[in-house]
Amino acid sequence: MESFGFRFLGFELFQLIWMLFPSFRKTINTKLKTRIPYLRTRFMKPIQEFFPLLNQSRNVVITTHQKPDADAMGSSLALKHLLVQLGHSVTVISPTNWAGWVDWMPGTKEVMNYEQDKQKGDDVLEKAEWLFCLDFNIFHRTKAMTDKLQALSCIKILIDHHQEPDSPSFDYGVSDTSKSSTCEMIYDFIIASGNADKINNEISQCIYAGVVADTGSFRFSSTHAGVHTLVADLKSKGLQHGYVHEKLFDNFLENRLRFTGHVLLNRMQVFYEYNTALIAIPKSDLLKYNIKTGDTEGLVNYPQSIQGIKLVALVIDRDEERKWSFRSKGEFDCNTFARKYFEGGGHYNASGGRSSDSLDGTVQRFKEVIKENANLLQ
Ligand SMILES: [Mn+2]
Repeated sequence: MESFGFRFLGFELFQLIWMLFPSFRKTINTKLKTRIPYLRTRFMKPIQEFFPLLNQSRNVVITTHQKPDADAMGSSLALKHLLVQLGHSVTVISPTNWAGWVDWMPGTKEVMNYEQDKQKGDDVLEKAEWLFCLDFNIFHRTKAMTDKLQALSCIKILIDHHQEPDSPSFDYGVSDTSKSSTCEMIYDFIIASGNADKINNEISQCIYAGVVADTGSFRFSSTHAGVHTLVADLKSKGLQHGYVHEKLFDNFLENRLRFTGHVLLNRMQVFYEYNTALIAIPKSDLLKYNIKTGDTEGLVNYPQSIQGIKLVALVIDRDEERKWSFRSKGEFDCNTFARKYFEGGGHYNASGGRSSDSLDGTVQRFKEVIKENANLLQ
């Protein structure tokens, strides 16, 4: 009798906690969904099922990964320009600041920087009925916003092309690693939801910028035929592609070019026995050349022009951690490499990672692991 009463009380307590604490409910739900593959595929509904909801006017927040690049910012703004035309109130919130060379994109001025004004960001997030998460696969890519986003109970929609998305955390979504860019996926979203007529110059410029950036100007293997069809469509709608190229590639200050010269001359090592090139940048270089957010973008691509190079690694000594970028050609899986050795991940031929070790320490580790991977690098 006594033990029955105890169990009964235990059950009631559990029920009470379940009802009172949505975050507890969410944790249990997420755990279940992660463990049981059937539930996992059940819970993120296909994006097509979301389309019918688009004609109800809503408070919408669009967010993306920290330090948004051209694809992250371009996809967020392109989607915003669509949703505004459909009658929604839309705010784009970036977890952090972004590179100055992204500022030209139509709508960037209204983007909120969460790091700069957390309170304002939280207020907007709390009113959100829909949360779109673009160009990232898991909430911790939003840095300081992570806990807040996880705790929100609004409808969450994922649109992304990175590997192994945290699908249980989203209500609707599309995750497709065969897509060149999130911008391409926003184009697909616009067409598939029957809104082709809404593609204006602002949307075209944003989408084109992200596609160009994420395909390395149409050279990566992710540039499937559909990418060129998309561009042809944007061109037929009046896109001035030269303008976007100029804004993306001819829009820097002198110090950045001098820094690039310095880095290629003094900070690059080539290990021909492993077909690998490494660039390691100490903090003193960033200070000396007054390097800002985004100024190191694209640096990792230079050593790929050396004959025979299969893997390029770039590591930068940032305040809080050492940030790695990896690029590969052909059959070397950068995603697995970054996951296994440098707490990161990404795509097959392009990924990122981190280390809390010193710059020298993490470089030493890199030299050891390329030896381990010697066979794969031949
Ligand atoms: Mn992307």
